[in-house]
Amino acid sequence: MSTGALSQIRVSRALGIALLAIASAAVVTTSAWAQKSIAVGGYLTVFGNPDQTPPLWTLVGDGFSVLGSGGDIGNPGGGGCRPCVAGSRIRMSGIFTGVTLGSGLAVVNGALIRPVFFAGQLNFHAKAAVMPDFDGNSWRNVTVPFNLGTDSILQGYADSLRTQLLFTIRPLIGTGTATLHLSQFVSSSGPLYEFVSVTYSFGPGVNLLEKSGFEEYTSPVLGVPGWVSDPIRQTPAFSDTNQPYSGANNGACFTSDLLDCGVYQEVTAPSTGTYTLTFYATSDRDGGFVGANVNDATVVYSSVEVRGFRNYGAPYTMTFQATAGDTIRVWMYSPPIPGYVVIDDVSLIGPQ
Ligand SMILES: [Ca+2]
Repeated sequence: MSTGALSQIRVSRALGIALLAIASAAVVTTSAWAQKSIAVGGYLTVFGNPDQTPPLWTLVGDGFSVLGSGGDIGNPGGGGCRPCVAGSRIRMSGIFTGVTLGSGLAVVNGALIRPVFFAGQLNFHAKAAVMPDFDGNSWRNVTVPFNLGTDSILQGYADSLRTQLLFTIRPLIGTGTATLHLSQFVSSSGPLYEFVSVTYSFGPGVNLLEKSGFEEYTSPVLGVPGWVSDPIRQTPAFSDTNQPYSGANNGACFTSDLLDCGVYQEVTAPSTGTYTLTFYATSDRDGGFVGANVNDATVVYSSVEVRGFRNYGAPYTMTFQATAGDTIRVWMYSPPIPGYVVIDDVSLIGPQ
């Protein structure tokens, strides 16, 4: 089993809530400290006056609220529209950086700690939004996708002076939608929008796999973080440029002899629940399979239909259960028969 870089994908909905100031029953294990973590649930709403110096904001999440103020750098997405009229482009990226991001509570190794004082840097990246036409209502929402930058980091301290470090989460990543809430009113110069708040909702749909479309490899290379040629097979798998489903690359097994072949990728289940696995795959002979193991036991698989060269057709989608901390191995197998099995755009989506 290959651990290493793949084992660094640890966390969870728990950290989704941790980020948002950690209420509810969020459990963060010691092994998550200083690990790459993925927020897959929860939300963060930012109210406040983005123009105030120093900035003052309120972060409100699932069942908790925290205050951040004074000396920290912070700017919610959607805060910089002046004058904010229909057709204006508005920056939707947000950033919160500092040593006093607020305080809340956390469950650390099973023990409730209250308060935890947060510090760090949260970078919400989103494309600019265009203000819609005035519709006569008193409020308006504008929603765009966001991703949390890989330079995002969250630290928790036991004391307000931030001397007793409890944990470091780095990088903290996630995707979702940013919804900008605006008030609309008619001024003497015409209709205007005004910032009220922005909500970052961490969504489903984070692909837990690395290099899922093989685009980051230079053929024929594979390797972690990402895909591994299964060493117990008779001929190696490789990254390939002959049969991409999308982009320029795909993953492949090929033999002109009687050699089997396999490729896999392992991740640590970030939370407990139902996972959805999707492969695009095709082959020129029977005997190929795609599937998943949990802790070395096969839990789901599908035979790859003989659809022929680059004729991927409908994806193979499977669901299975896993528990937080389980090792999930996503794999493709090619039989010891002359021919190929190719795959591309593989996704593993965690519990909603
Ligand atoms: Ca590809």
